[in-house]
Amino acid sequence: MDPSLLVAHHDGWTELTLNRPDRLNSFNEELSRALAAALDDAEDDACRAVLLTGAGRGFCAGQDLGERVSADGPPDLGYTIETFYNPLVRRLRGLRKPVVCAVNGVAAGAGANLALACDIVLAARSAKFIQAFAKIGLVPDSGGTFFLPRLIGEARARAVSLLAEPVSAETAESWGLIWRAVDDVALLPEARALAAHLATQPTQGLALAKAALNASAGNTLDAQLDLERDLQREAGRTPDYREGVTAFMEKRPARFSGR
Ligand code: T3D
Repeated sequence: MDPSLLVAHHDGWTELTLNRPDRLNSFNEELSRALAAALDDAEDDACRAVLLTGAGRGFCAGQDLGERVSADGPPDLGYTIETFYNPLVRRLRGLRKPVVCAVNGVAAGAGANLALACDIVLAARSAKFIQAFAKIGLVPDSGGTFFLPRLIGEARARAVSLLAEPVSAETAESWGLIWRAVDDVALLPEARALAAHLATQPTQGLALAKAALNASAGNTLDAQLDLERDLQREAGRTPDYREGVTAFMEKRPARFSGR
């Protein structure tokens, strides 16, 4: 049987492909565990960027609802959120390197919100984002109620959450939900080029920038200014900072080591 997650190691970056195309890459336990393990592996210093995408015509349709059909009474969804989805969101946000997401087709439910947890989201023009939860009586999870109001504002966040209407990739771009909508055929080449580029950049500095942005939503300006000072102090001690400044002064391209 094909693995539910394909892992390909490239020069300094890792491509992760959700691979249950006949179920639109919806998450069963096996896929959740495989993605968690792959993100743990991506902590390795040899990996300086991650690309997440999906196989087939969909990106991810969220939870595999086939796993929820049971005669044994209601499942404890709080348990599955705590065990599977919340740790995935925390891993994506906490990973000390950039995560690019290439949304190749429909992203629904937790699939949509895991995409939003990534750092830079590209989507194929034919892709759409659906907060599908309302259609089955659930609450947007996997960070949806955190990311949506911050990315697109309260009015749109409430409407997409309560109506579960599809949002096209172009609308998602124009709302600021994602970085860019690109032609379908260009999606993977662009996303791969972006991941490969990021893998040559000052990884520690990018990780610290990511940490600052992660903290920003819950901080006052004063607290954020203090945090920026502390993180900048750390960044200023890295070999890549020294290399960046030296390369600038010598009018040559920087050769960052990721340290
Ligand atoms: O349970 C917990 O642990 C709580 C956590 C919840 C997190 C969540 O993500 S809840 C939300 C779950 N997801 C959904 O409700 C989305 C369900 N899917 C859809 O609404 C539609 O499939 C889409 C809008 C995403 C795509 O529609 P369309 O018309 O392009 O494709 P389709 O024909 O509906 O789906 C293609 C196949 O994939 C189909 O199987 P078949 O008929 O060819 O054998 C369909 O059943 C299957 N599929 C799609 N989504 C899921 C799925 N199978 C299982 N689970 C799915 N989520």
